Amino acid sequence: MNTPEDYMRRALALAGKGEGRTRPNPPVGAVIVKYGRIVGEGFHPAAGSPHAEIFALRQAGEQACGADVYVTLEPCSHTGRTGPCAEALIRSGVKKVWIGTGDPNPRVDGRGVALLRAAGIEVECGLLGDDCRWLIAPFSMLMSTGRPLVTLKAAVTLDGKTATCQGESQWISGEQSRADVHRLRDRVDAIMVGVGTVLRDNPRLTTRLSGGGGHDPLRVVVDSRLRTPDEAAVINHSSDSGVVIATTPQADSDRVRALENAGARVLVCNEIEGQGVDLQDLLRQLGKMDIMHLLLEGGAILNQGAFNADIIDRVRLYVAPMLFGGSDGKGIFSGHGIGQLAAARRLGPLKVSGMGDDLLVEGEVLRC
Ligand code: AOF
Ligand code: ZN
Repeated sequence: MNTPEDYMRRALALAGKGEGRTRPNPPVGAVIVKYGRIVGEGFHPAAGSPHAEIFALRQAGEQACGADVYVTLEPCSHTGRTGPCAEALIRSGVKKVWIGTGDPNPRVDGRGVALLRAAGIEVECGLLGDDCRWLIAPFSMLMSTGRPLVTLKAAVTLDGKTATCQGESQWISGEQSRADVHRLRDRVDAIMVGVGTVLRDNPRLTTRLSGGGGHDPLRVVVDSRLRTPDEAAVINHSSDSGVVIATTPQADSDRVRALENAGARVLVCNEIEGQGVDLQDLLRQLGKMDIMHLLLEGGAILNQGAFNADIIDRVRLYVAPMLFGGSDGKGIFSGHGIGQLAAARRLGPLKVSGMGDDLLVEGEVLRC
């Protein structure tokens, strides 16, 4: 390990340990290097806890003096729940700070870099910038728009189907992909499905990691008529996270009470005539609950609603080496799609990797 990229990669890996646990703060990692050796490391574990740099500085102690620091996010310059990291770095006498990406928080936004430079510390920005921006994109989204970043996840055949014409879908993706979905759930703040999925599959929507541990995201069911049964697994399965049922002002008040008694939180959202819950309003309400990253796990009707509302920010597909043939199988979306190619939603460069026998394809929806 000895290039700046290697150290920043290590800082990214450390930051990843906080993913899904830091809301409304970003996950951040920091590494302190002296004479080619890592002398301090840290990550931000949760809002209210010290920032990544502080853990790394504590570990480095006096060795921080004259050292290089690699931090995935611009060190903060403000006093929030904790004190300014830029000042802590200056006090410790570090020589140079490598920064992955700037902090979009308007209370920081370049001031951290300016403080370091004013103190005579060399600063280099943008090392593995794309990866660092990708990591904090949910935080940036919440900061700039007040709503969470939405990742649509689905398992599809090579001919793009999510279920056969008879509705069979278990299992399209392989074991490794299914295990990866649990690692993904562990790293997001909330997971959302439509009531159709609850009625059909009765999912728990919890995180089950092969080695145990992990955390459950907040579980959200979109259910404009409150058809979720009181005994649904999503409500009754013990979990360290809550359940939100998003509905409309039309919902039956007896059902609201019954679901609340069963342990769910019922969130009344605006209604879009003929379409049920206004998803943009729901996202605003989830944003107020500090949800930064929302994983959309279907089904096709909710996915299409999200497509129509233009709230899908990322797509993560597990593509299985399987063909269903025909045109009557189920797809990711339902109903009518776009008519003209010019109206297609475009994604940035796809990240493609192997996942057992499947392909994992991930991309970011472009917005102008
Ligand atoms: C850093 N290092 O590890 C993190 C930063 O309320 P506070 O004091 O925790 O401040 C939260 C803000 O600090 C957050 O909105 C973001 O701008 C920044 N997060 N900064 O230097 C860290 N997590
Ligand atoms: Zn800080």
